Amino acid sequence: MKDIIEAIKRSSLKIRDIIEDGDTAKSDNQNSTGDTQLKLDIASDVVIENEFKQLDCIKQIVSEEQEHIVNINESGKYYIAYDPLDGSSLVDVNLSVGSIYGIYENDFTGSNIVASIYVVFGPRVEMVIADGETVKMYRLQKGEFNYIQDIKLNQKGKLQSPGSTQACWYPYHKDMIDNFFKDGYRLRYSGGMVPDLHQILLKGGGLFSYPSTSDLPKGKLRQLFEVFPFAFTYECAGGQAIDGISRVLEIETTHIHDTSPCFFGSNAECEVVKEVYSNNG
Ligand code: AHM
Ligand code: MG
Repeated sequence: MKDIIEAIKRSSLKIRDIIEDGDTAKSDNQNSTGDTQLKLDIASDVVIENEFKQLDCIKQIVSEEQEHIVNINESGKYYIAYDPLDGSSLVDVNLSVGSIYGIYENDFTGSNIVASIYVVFGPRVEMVIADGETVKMYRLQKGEFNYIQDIKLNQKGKLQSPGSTQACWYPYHKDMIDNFFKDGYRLRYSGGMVPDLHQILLKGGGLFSYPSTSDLPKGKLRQLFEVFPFAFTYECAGGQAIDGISRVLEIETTHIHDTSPCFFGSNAECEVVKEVYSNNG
């Protein structure tokens, strides 16, 4: 695992340079989900693949930006699914973006995730590692990632990040979101799940939602690259990650690019979601 973390640190330094200097234009390609890839997405993906290809401990990798799984070393132990530059269209307007890595054993299944790492590229570069027991944050300072703090969620927070197209929300979902606001929750939504989820983690709690909607019944966020890694982080931090009713990490993935509705939060908010969705889903 140490080798993987070091490879992610090296990749992050290069991706930071790509963000600062790279071309934010669209490429001519689409990824598996049908999104037009930016040149930044492709360049970041190449950096990570080249780093991971050098590690014997990795059996397979799969990127949000690629159609297929890539075999690395037949006798490797780890399977890594990653989103090289989540929220890349936000670079154009100079908002924060991030890389997300889910590290699995045996196969790419939610119940087999053993660690998750994300890197936020904002005014600062921060890396957060969840290893099943703790969630630790490191910050890039003078070329080194230095330990800053452990992250633990409170039982209840004050922020909410309600994602997706509001016109397509189901009425019970809209009522639930409105009720959180009536209870005093404050809106925090940048459109980048890495900084939005990072903010909730660091400010002690709240709720991030990307629900099932009438236009996207299975949500937008991808299980292997986005949902499972953050689910693992939130559970390690003492919170929850659910599809409305059940833990997202119990979902069976049928295709590497499957998506899922998802809610990440501290316990009090997730219990409200479960109650609403059990009565309406
Ligand atoms: P991307 O992987 O194409 O960058 O999309 C993922 C991003 C997430 O970071 C964010 O939470 C979500 O898309 C925002 O979507 P929306 O604008 O529909 O709320
Ligand atoms: Mg993404």
